[in-house]
Amino acid sequence: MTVGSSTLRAAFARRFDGPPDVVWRAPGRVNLIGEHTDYNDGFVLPWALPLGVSAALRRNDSGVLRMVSLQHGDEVVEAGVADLEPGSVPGWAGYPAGVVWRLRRAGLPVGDAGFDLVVDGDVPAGAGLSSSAALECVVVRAIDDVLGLGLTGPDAAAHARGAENEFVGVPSGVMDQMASLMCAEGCALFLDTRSMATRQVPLDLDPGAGGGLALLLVDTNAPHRLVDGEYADRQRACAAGARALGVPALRDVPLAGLDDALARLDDEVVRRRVRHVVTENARVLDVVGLLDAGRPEEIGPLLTASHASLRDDFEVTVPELDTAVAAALDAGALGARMTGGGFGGSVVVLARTDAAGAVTDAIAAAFADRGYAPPRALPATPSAGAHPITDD
Ligand code: GAF
Repeated sequence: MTVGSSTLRAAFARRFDGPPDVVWRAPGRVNLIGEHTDYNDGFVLPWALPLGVSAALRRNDSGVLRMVSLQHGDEVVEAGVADLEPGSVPGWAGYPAGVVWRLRRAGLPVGDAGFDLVVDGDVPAGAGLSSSAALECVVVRAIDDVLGLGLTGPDAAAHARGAENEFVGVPSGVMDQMASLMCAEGCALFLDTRSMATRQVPLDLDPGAGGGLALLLVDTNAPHRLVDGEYADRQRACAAGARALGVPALRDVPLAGLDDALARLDDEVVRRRVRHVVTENARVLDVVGLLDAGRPEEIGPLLTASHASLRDDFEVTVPELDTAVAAALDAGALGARMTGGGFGGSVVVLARTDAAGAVTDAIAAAFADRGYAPPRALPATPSAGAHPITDD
């Protein structure tokens, strides 16, 4: 688990001789449903994990960023604030540096302040759980706090996303940053990525009689494959589909008009990408409706349908993800799907509480049979979005 605030403060004092001005924490996320919809102006439904990134930050007024990650040893990465430009800071430090670059470029009064920063995290990298968004978001909030910028959640998310897309050069939508910043304990965040309207949807999984439900999170430990190029390729295909259909974004294709829309598309691959996004948006709305109606046990088939669509139409799954989902369903899960960008990463499973152990055992057994690296169950309690921490 992540070190507490006092340990992080002590680490900061050791490296930078004195206390930080602030300590913040921002979580990683798991997406219940709404995958590859956020760059199509669509709907998403993530919740925040108990795993996250903590940051101790102090303004140093030297015009220099001095950055330490407790996951990367004792090295202090330094970068001049005025010299920052996309690609200029490699590795993990590119994310915090990118945030400073983005805030300055947006004309916010960051000036050449400079910051000392120590970060520590426990979101596994490469598990599709937004470790990078947690890092960007914790730094945005810490700087916002120190400088009194008063950023709204959507503004903070836009800067965090901008750091990732424009400075580090990794394409993404805005779901992960909004989840890390805006989620509330016990809830999933229903986000309309066009209007940026949000609503907290309680994940009330204990219906009482008949036993409770559990949402399980399992990291497949599958290595990410070709993820950058493939993600950008999906974005391009979706943009091409919207252009061919004469709509601003695939969000504007209604489910009722899907067959007509598909008939107007010549490209078979684009047709399948469009079908995924349009049906996925509808599934998000259906899941939200069922959760609102207090019928969480009925969302299972929608989760499983989402996985099938991501596997067959969007083609972002890998054998480990498909194996985990199939094994979970065979063991009695009510629904299961990959979560996040795909090409590796994690699955989310809805199961009756009394079947949860059998489900995780079945996934582990299926992986052992196929010679895959062992999967890892992760804690997934719906947790709070970014917040300051004052002590342990
Ligand atoms: C990644 C991206 F960062 C998100 O914006 C989103 O597109 C997701 O893949 C797929 O839903 O996590």
